[in-house]
Amino acid sequence: MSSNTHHDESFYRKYIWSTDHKIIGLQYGFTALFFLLVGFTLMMIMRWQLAYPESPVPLVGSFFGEDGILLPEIYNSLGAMHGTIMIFLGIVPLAVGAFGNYLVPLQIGAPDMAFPKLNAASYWSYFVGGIIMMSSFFTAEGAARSGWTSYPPLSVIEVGQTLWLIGMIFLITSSLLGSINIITTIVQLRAPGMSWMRLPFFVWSQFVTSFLLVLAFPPLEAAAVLQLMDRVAGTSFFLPSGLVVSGEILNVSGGGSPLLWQHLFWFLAHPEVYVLILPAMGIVSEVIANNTRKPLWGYKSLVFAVVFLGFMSFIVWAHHMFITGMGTAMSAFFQTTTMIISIPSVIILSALFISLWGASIRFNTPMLFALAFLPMFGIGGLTGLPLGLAAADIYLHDTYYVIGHFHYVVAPGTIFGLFAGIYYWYPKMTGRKMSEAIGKLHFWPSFLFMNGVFMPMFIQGLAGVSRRLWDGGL
Ligand SMILES: [Cu+2]
Repeated sequence: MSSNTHHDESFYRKYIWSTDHKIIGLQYGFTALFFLLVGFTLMMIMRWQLAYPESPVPLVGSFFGEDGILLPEIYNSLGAMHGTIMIFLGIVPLAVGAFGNYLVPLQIGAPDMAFPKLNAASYWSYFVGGIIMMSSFFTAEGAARSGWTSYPPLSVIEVGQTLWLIGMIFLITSSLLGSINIITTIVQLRAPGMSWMRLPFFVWSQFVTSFLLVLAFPPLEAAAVLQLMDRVAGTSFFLPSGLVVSGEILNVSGGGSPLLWQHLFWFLAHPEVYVLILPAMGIVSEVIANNTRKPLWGYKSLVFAVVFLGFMSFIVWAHHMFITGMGTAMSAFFQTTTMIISIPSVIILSALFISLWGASIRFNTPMLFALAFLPMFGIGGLTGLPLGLAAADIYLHDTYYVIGHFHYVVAPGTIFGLFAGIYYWYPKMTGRKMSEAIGKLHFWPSFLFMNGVFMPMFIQGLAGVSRRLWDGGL
């Protein structure tokens, strides 16, 4: 055996089948950035279609048929997969898989994660889930086209959803393994003297995020298996009796409840919003503390707010379902809890703003992204309040107003927070600095155009433009 082969083996063991938390963090990071690019590309195609309906899509048009014109069903696929990829394959793996894995052990003084092999299993489960999701584009049926929410009965009847469900099962498994690992690491492996109230706020954000994942994902994993059974095994967990499609009665056993899926889906998907935003808040708090050159203002209130927010995020989910006819008692409950959950968010945002007071601030690239995060998340949060009120939501539901609202939270909100983290920790990871000039060239146009894209959506939505329409409803 040559020494060359031996060298190759050690490379694979070190960088591919690694159990080292830093390497796995980087694996998560690079894979997630790749998927962010994929999700972004899908969005560009959709935006082209909305701007120039029924004209050929440039560059990638040949992928959609002879004349390069996007068909409505392909538009539906792009929409469903844009959401799925951005959330489950892009932001969560970057926020939790990459930053959590790389930084939590370092910040609490642990030698590695508590379960290194589980950590590798988590990454590879994510990787396989990603491959399955991507491969669905190349099947005869095409990729999922029932929205990232996968509502039945459409999602059971429509083609392309089977691989989506199988992919989701892998992605959920990955998140469960990863979050158990982060929780155990923080509970068990803190260095002596690293008491709970000395944990960096970033670690608290990862801790609460992991609890959200580990408690909210199992119901959706079960629901995904049930929906898969509805598709492939003839069950009717989510299909009612007497369903008529295109004038014909659907031949299913029936007796199931489409609304049950919505409850199980949003029981995950509302906490999921905080899975996206809390790690970003944690990162932003680090960047702000460092670049204001003083400790965060109100550490205790930050910690209590994030824990309270974690609890509350489990009892607001049905604010996504006000127009399902669930009744005024339920609506009143969920709109009340939704108003209450805005309080800890405001506390966190206020503490971070007040931390800037009287500081001698360095306006470097990570700090610019972190500073932009604050008002962008603020706009995203505040525009959510009318949606959380049952009466206002009747008008705004499923309009572009909703799209504007949650993109402010996740795009110039969370993704700016993640960019801040990449710029901030890159020198610590590599020993090199990134270019400040290019960094600012990255920041300022991003800041400008993010608002240029999403601000008009509030106006469009208030004017009644409905989401998920191939030609914008013209
Ligand atoms: Cu919600």
